[in-house]
Amino acid sequence: MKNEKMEFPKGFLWGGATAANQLEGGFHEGNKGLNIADVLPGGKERLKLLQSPGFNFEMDTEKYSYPNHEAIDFYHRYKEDIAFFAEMGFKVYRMSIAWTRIFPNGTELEPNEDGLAFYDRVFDELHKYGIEPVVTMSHYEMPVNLVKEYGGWRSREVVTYFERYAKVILNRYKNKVKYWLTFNEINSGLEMPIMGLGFAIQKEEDKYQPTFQAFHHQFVASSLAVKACHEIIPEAKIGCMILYIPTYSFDCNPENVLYAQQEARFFNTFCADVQVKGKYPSFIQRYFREHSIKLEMKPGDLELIKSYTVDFISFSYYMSRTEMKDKPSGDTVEGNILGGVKNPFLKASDWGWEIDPIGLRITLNEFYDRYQKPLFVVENGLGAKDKVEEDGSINDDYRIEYIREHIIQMREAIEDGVELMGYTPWGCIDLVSASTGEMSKRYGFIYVDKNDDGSGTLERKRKKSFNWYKDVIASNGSEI
Ligand code: BGP
Repeated sequence: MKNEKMEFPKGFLWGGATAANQLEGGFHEGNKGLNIADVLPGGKERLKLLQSPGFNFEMDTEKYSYPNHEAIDFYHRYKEDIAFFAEMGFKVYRMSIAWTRIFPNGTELEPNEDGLAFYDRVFDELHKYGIEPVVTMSHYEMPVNLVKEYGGWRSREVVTYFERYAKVILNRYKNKVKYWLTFNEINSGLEMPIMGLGFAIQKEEDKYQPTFQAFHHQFVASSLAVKACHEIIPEAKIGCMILYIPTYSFDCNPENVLYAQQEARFFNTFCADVQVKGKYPSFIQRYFREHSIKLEMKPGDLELIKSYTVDFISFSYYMSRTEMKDKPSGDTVEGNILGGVKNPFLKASDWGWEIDPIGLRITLNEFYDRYQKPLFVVENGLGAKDKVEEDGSINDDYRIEYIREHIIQMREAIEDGVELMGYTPWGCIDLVSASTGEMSKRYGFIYVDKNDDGSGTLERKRKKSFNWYKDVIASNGSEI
């Protein structure tokens, strides 16, 4: 349906989002080293392992399968995939560079030319169609070598290795990439430190001193990347990337309202405050005191963080969360990333993520009120099981409805005064799920014939949502 009022501001960046480890495959090709995603098994085991202590970052191919090794083979099929993105009319394509293609062990003095050349080819292919890449420097993977030798981001030395990596890619691609993001969903390390911070929680205390020390190192690394980006590519923009989950109080009991507010502040804004405002927020000092956290800093760290804040804020939005202080047992939401209690007004996805388009408008307003910086929705979407009909069609009306409702709320937020740069729905082509390692949790406009057991032809097919999204982009939001 046509709705003139839905037209988005001129230059709005429509596109789609992916991450290297979830789509490239070719995990051993081009001299690539092993990264964290390469040692994460698939299936039911993954989530369990991500949350349980003792994860040891080794591969056991007798026992498990490793879905990210082949993923959807973008490494060899990028031309075909980018042609699909172009057909949909993408203005931008969010992707990540695999650190281990550039520095296989993280510690080399010289980068790996094969890896650098691969991304040159990808960027050139995108530019052939006028698509601007939006590049995440680190999306849920770091060299396994850095995990084993240094304990991931707990070690200060990793900052130096990351800075080297960031400078190499900024220099190499300075004429090809003008939008950069530092760490994907940086705050997710509060919940799943394996993927974001590169270490497994072994005991309760690890959630405190080591976790926040690792965050400090990432904040320093992020500021160094911002500094390098501004020096090497003055016209480029570099942003942070936050996993944002607006949090509602279950009722108007002030105890619950306070609890919800404090949970939200901790999860959603702790990292963003540091990266956007350039300083540790006052509320975190109390948390540090109460958990005996004393950050080790080098002289100059706080000045660096203060001086090199991000140009814009990008974030992922999938769900809201409803909280109460004393949760009745049996009434928690299993699927939602952060749990909480069931919200009686919302439906959930097949994986239990509560679907809440209005929550996106709330998020955009909360973010903009707090920071007054341009925002970019770089992930959003519905993970669902798709069915291929006998005639080969895939009628994903549920996905169209989900994305349509979220676009409507983004448009409302723009009307509210929010400065919104663009929208890149997650997994614009089906890929390996980060939390479950499954292929059957699909987000794409493009179907990939691959199953959870690794079988399938890898053939790509347009889903019904493909043409729908194409019309949305072509009409700049008014044909929705
Ligand atoms: C975000 C990640 C992505 C992605 C997405 C969907 O947290 O940045 O990497 O995968 O969520 O999550 P999942 O794949 O677990 O459904």
